Amino acid sequence: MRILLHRADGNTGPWIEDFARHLPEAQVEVWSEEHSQGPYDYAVVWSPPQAMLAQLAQVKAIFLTGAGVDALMRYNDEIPAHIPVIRLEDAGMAAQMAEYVSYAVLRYFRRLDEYEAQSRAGVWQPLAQHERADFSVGVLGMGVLGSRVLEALKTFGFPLRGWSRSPKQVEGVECFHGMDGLDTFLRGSRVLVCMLPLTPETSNLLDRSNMSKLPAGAYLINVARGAHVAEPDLLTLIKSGHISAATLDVFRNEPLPQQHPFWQEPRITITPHISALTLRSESIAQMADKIRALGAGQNVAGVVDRSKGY
Ligand code: NDP
Ligand code: OXD
Repeated sequence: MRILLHRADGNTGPWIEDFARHLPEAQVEVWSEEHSQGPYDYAVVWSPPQAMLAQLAQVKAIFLTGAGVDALMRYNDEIPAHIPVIRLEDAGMAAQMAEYVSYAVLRYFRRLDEYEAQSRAGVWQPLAQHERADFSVGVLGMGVLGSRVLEALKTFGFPLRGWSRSPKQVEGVECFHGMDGLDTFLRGSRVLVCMLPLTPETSNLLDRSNMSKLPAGAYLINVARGAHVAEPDLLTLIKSGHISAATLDVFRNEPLPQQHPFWQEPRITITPHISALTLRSESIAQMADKIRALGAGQNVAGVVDRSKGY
């Protein structure tokens, strides 16, 4: 079995070693425009270069080393429809998301962002507490990661709501779905957490119009993709005070350019796309199980619905 591997960071050695542990029968080759000679059985990629498409068009399945699939979906029309694209499902990311989002929500609930600023300014000033019952948290996207985040948030007793494409019933979570349910969902979400895939339908979903529907003094946490948010609109709403603060892990252009105005806005907390890192060994173990299942003619979970884009 031949597997073609592409890593944008060029750090392929540990991936080859972990594949040798989890799938010793596989011969893993690093993609190179000059030397790769197909056909390969499987490809393992995240954001492959265009020049790799000819090889990708011949494999039995493409495995992605992330949960989001937007980086590959830009080539959707060029990859034959019969080739399954298989994304990571959790593989250690759900627990990381639960930690990151819980921390960000609690930081705002306990006003620790404001205490951090006071501390730097040498100010000793207790602030009024937020009311827990007023501190509703709405999660956009109730998939593998969003549902784990909602479970984690249950511990703290905030009113919880979730929004998805299809209707859902989750104990302890007020569920909304579809564009018809979006307005009501947004109007009741004091903290908005974006955990959606990036698709033509969700791109720019958080524009001025939709973010203005959030209650005054809302907070935004975006751990999905930068292109979900209209960045100038977010800045405007933060400067007006309609949005109190935002924690952003993802951006339209990554790394976030040094001249980007977000760096100068103290009410925006920036992290460098680390809310849920791909854990190599867990991810390769998941891929190895699925490759064995495919080899045995079984169906596997995590196959991207390419008509929906996630
Ligand atoms: P899933 O595919 O499991 O879940 C996606 C959820 O979004 C589903 O509930 C789906 O609804 C909902 N959804 C999709 N499109 C729409 C729409 N048009 N309207 C309403 N709801 C919609 O994805 P994951 O939970 O595994 O991952 C979510 C995203 O998190 C990834 O796509 C990626 O962008 C991001 N991510 C970010 C990371 C980081 O480090 N910052 C790391 C990992 C992922 P339904 O259930 O009805 O299908
Ligand atoms: C992912 C990511 O989608 O790392 O897995 O953003």
